[in-house]
Amino acid sequence: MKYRFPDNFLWGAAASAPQTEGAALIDGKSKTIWDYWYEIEPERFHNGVGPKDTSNFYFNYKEDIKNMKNINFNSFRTSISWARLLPDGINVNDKAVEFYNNVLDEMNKNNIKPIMNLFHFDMPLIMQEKGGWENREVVEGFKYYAKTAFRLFKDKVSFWTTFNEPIVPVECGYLADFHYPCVKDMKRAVEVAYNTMLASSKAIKEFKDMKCEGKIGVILNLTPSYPRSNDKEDVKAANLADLLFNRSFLDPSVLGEYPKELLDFIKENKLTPYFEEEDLNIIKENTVDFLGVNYYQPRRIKKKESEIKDTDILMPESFFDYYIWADRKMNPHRGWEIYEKGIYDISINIKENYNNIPWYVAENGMGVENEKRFIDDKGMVIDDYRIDFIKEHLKWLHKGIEEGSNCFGYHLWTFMDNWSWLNAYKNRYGFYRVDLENNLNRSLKKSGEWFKEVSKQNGFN
Ligand code: BGP
Repeated sequence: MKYRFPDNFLWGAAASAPQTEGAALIDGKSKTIWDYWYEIEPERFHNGVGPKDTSNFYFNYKEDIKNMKNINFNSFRTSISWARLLPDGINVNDKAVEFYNNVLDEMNKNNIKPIMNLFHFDMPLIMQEKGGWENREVVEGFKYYAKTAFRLFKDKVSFWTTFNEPIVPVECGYLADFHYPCVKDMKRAVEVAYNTMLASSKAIKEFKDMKCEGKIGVILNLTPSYPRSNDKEDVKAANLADLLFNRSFLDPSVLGEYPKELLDFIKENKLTPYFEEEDLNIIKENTVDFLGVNYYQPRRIKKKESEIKDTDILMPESFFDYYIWADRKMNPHRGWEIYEKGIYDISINIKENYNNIPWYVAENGMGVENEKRFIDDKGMVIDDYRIDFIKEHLKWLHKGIEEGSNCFGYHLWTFMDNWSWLNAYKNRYGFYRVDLENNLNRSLKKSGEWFKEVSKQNGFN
């Protein structure tokens, strides 16, 4: 076989509690910032579809896991909902325990390895009311939640992750107005980022102190930053974007330390967050066992050319500009560049600069609008574009592995079409279609059929 992957390679997909479970306001679950935001500003969500129902995994998990098995998944990642497990932040919700136990048992019974994540953008409202990640009390709350989850489910889960894309709530919630609380303030964003990092390390410390078997990691969306040219200023600008968006979590998570250049930048711009000496020891001593990498798109960076006005709020983009690469290929639905080689560059970066730590592709995928138009007469979405997308990424990943990068799996975003935050059900990503007009019926797409073989053969030609 031309592209054969290492033995025991993980094949599967990723999802998250808030995007799939539904049942958002029943069985004891308290509100997250998403439930609340939808209540006060429903018009911001595509077609006015909110987080209440999503794809109903809460009720449909048995059929869904059967569908996973049907296309030969050997692994699946989702998250636990903090607001479901600990509705008031302290007391365990028995209904949640029952649900997650059922899901985990069902997966294990079907030989689908669960990878359980603890936080996927879904801050419980009661924690946000305390100030969210700006408040160190919430960091302690998260530590308690992590400990509770490990205690309850550690016998059923051997791969844990603390956060999915921790930079996203920073960017979207404190810089760009895409997530609640819609703040635009770089100083506060840095505080949020720092406390999130600390929360991740503290959760890892709990995991180790409890002597849990299994491994713990973090999932980061690494967006390689490519400079427009070799010009010193372009390179410097791309390096800064890399420090802010990638290395701000990558270095402390894997190496236990923030890059000096990042600390200098933060200091120079008077953005230093509140910290205690002991924090740095906790970060140093509690690095991850493995890394999940979400890869969708690169960043194309050039030196700052547009003018900054005195009235402009300080933003990462105050220090560099984006540019359009002449050869770029786009996914027009999501507005993201498709650059398959990025996954190879990431694999080599991890190998060379991050101790060749074990890692896996935790998300990669293509969101496409109006897939209904590709349904054939047997009712199947013929998504050849998705097959090509996955294949081209896998080829580059394979090359990285052949050159020694320690990658142990590939997960698509996502298993079945699901609710995508403000975009709701606009762009579809799944191996299975979810029919919103017909009872949320699931039907296999062509890409799912293709993946079934890839997983079975552990590769493709
Ligand atoms: C990642 C998130 C997912 C998912 C995916 C697709 O950033 O971890 O939650 O939603 O992106 O992006 P979107 O839903 O914005 O199209």
